[in-house]
Amino acid sequence: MWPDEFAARYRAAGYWTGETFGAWLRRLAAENGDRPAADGLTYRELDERADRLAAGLGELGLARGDRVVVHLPNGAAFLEAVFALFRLGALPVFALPAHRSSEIAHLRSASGAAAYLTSRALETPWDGLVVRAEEPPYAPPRDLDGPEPGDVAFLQLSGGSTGLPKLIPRTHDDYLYSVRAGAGICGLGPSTVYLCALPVAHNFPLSSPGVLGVLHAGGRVVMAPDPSPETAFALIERERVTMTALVPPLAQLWLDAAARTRRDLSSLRLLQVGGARLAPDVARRVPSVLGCRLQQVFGMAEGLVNYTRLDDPDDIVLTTQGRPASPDDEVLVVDDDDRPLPDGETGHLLTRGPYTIRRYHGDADPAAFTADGFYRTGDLVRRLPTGHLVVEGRAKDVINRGGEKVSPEEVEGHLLAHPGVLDAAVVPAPDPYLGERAHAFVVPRNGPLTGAELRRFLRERGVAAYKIPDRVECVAAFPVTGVGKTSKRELRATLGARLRGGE
Ligand code: OOB
Repeated sequence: MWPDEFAARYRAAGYWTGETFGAWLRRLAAENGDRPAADGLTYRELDERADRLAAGLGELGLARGDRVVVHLPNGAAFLEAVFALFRLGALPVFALPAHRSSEIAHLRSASGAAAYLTSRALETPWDGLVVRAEEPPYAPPRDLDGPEPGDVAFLQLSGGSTGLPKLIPRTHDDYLYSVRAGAGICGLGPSTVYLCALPVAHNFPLSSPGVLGVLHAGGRVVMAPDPSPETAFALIERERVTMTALVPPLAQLWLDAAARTRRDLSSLRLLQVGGARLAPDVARRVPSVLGCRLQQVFGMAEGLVNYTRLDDPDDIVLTTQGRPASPDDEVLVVDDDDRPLPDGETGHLLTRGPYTIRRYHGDADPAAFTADGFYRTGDLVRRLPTGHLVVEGRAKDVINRGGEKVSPEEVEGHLLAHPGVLDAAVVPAPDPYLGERAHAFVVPRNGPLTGAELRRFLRERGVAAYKIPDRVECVAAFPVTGVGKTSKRELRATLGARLRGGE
């Protein structure tokens, strides 16, 4: 994926160490043996189970290079499954627990997956090999060929770019580097106890530095079945959790609940918040209400992750989204014609580096990359002289619903499948809690349609709940641009004006 000269440079700098995830877990098991790794499993047990599951999946016919959709809730079974696939050299394709049949079908067709690894509670229809976490097909371990460190380790769903969700190929070498870099920045060690409150398949809790970073440091992972304050606070108290990661709306929810809780949260040292814009007012409450340090994280499944540092001054932590994890992350802030802008001016963020992809799976959407290999993040940022970035907005057509990314184009496609819908336009509406929510404008074909009916239609099509528009509004026609295209800008402005008018 990277040109030879870049690969050579990243190896020489020690970023790419030539280790696969399979070998990495083997080494961690040797170093940490009977220490707890995740959810009651020791490092050695996790390693052994990954071996037995890899052998069993091999007997079912899965082999190096096969893609397997992994759709599991937070738990040790997720780690077992993923490491078993890594050992086989088969590629997990990460689904989120919220995904339903429509998303699973998309992941399958986009990846050409050969199997579906899921649990009874999340399972959606699949014509072919289904493996359920409740009945792991363990078999006696055997020697496996396994992948090379430069091979693609898994496919992650893109949340961040225009159009239908694309698949992101991450290699063993590049992903392990991002994990190590993040672990260093966050000062993780054997005494770290990490609560995985967000869905573990997401890049933030998985690798920034997340579950993998904590394992790298010999720490312990506690998997939360859900991120509610009730569940999480009980786990923090019982397990003496030192660190966790949240999206901004959850941080707000936790702060409100923490002011009233009788749970002892005093073990918490670090709260990471990322995935969407964190309001400075909410940021300011973190140290005083939770008694821990705040870290802002601005990352993307495509690669680049920015962190505020533990020793950054308070105003930097409260008002910026951090700076790149690697000294070799190249960051450009450019105008509409790709001309670099001086620090302090807002422009498009372009990036390339030792853990940022150069292309999507199957070369989808090549326009998301410049000729010299920079990824066009679609984010509008301003850079401070210190190198810290402030996210000012977005140029891509994505709705960031409190960290959950919704592609308007995808939702419009589902709405247009309804026989009564002539046209549909989905736009972000400002929301004090989620930051943004989805608002669908619909032009009915003949006769009125209700929002409830359309929302039910989307649910029945198996669309994840977070993608179902919060509001559906029927209109006679859409405003158009000079060239006759639907003007989403004008539709957004209508919503903004209404909000300001207090409607
Ligand atoms: C994380 O990854 P994705 O792939 O779900 O979404 C990436 C997009 C970014 O391009 C940006 O638009 C937005 O999410 N974003 C933020 C942000 N963090 C992500 N916008 C404003 N402030 C932030 N702190 O969301 C992700 C991946 C790894 C670590 C953290 C977040």
